[in-house]
Amino acid sequence: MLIAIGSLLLAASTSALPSASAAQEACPRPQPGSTVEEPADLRSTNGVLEVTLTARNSRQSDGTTRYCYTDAEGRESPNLRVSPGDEVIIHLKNALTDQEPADHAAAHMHHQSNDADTKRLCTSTLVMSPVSTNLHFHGLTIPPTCHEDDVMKTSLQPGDAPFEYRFRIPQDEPPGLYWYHPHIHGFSKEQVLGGASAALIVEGIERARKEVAGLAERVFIIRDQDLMHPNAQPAASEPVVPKFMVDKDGDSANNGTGFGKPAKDLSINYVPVPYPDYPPGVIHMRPGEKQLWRVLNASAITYLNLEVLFGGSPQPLGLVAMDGVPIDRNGIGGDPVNWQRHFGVPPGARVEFILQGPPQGETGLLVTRSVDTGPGGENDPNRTLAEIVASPTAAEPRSTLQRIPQPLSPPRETWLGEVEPVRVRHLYFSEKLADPNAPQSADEFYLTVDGQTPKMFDMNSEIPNIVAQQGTVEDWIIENRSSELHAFHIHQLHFLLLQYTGHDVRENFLRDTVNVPYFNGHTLSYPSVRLRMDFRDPNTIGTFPYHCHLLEHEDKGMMGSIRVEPAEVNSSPTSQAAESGRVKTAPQEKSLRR
Ligand SMILES: [Cu+2]
Repeated sequence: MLIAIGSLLLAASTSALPSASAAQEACPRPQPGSTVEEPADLRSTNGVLEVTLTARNSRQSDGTTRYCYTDAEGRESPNLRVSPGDEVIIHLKNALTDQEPADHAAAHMHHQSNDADTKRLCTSTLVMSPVSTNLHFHGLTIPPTCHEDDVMKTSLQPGDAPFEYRFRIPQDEPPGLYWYHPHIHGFSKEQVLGGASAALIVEGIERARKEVAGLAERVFIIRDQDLMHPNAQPAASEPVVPKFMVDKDGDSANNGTGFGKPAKDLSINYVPVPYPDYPPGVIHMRPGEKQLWRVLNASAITYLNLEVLFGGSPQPLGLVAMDGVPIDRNGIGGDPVNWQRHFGVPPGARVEFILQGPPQGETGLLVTRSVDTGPGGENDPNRTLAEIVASPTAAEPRSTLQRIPQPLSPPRETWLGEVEPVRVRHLYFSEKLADPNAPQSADEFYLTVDGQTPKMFDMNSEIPNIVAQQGTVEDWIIENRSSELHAFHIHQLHFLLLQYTGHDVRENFLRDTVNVPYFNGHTLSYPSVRLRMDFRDPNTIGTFPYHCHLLEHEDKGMMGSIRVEPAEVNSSPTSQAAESGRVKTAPQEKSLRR
């Protein structure tokens, strides 16, 4: 009897902690319903942030695999906090272990290179396999080169010496929320779905948006993961969903109702919120306190539509930055704080907003509303993420923004919306059965420049799909010819959304990821977005990808590459040589007359 009571007490006192066995393995995770703790902050000192990150994984008894980064002290997926001008040095170690040897058959073998110098890992010697890894710094305008933000040729294998990333945060990098994650073509989804992702914060948002000066700030990372209870029936409180379908990946397909089994579970700062009952994580705040919430959708395949409810009513949320860039940064007009009741957040995107906490005695809810991903998409239903509990004794958040910040000078460059584009390009998302006569054959995913042949992205190709010139601005019209939602993302730069499904949108902020709505089979034209792409920054020079940020689409081919050439390309003899070797075979570009 005593023993039984003892074990009950033990169970009660450790209920919020990972089980003892889990704590000893890589990537421990909190239990559902736990308090939402924030990642550790690693801050730069004297202009330098130097950190060792180890990519780890551990196979769970249910067959899923967790992934994470740990620093030298074992802190899991820490926030990297830097200021413009800082140098960042990351020693990345690959401690991934072989989870499914059979997958190695699918490894992408690259041709051999004789280079054995320190850039060995950035040439094309490389295997890209489930245990290869690298880092992408999503949103930062840093060069797409070896040891900085190259993902096309950088691949680190288990057992390799630590790989050094070393780059400078540009002086004019907008202050806000960025993030880092692996970007191994063909295997990004598994690692990100397992939890390999974390925040990178460029400090000083209060210098750009004085409305947040003095506020406490919170960092919330929403990730997705395989269902903890895949065989459970939906909760009895939900409306009955007429149909249940599974897609080719075994994920629950969109049923169009906003309810039913989701394709993936979600977590908030690694606190899982599993289907079917969605026990919320717990966020503590002081009653009525105003805070800056920085929310990242680090999901591999799940779209979010975030809302905060008090007593069932949606609360005003004051957007101050989108995808790391403060809104109305050039002061061209529009609201300096964009008050909304909900935010659509595609995988990869970030929203930073002012939220006033619930009054004393009331509890709020952070939820995601369902997202209609189209008849070909996954099911992203309505669900709770966290309960917001107001209490006068709530601990103050770790970070508070400066009360009297030195205002940031506005960017020197003209607002993107006022720059004439040098050309218009047309691209489109599409999907096709690998064998058109076999409905059960795999789907192939394409992101194609109009006029080129749709092809799954080939890492080994040295020929970029698009060649652009640094110093210029272009308009890209991106269509969706498939029956599911896609999320367009490009590395190294931000763009301005000009049109959404044919309607002008006058956004006073930039993005690096945007939804492109699905084709329902009935409209006369395909849905599209029109984006103004900014190649003015010299850091965009180089070759880098653009792709769908649903990582299972990216892994299966929905990606293309762009080479941004230096502005003076036509006068330099070396680039003329490159031109004769490459540019002639580059795709045709559409001119403005289209
Ligand atoms: Cu997609």
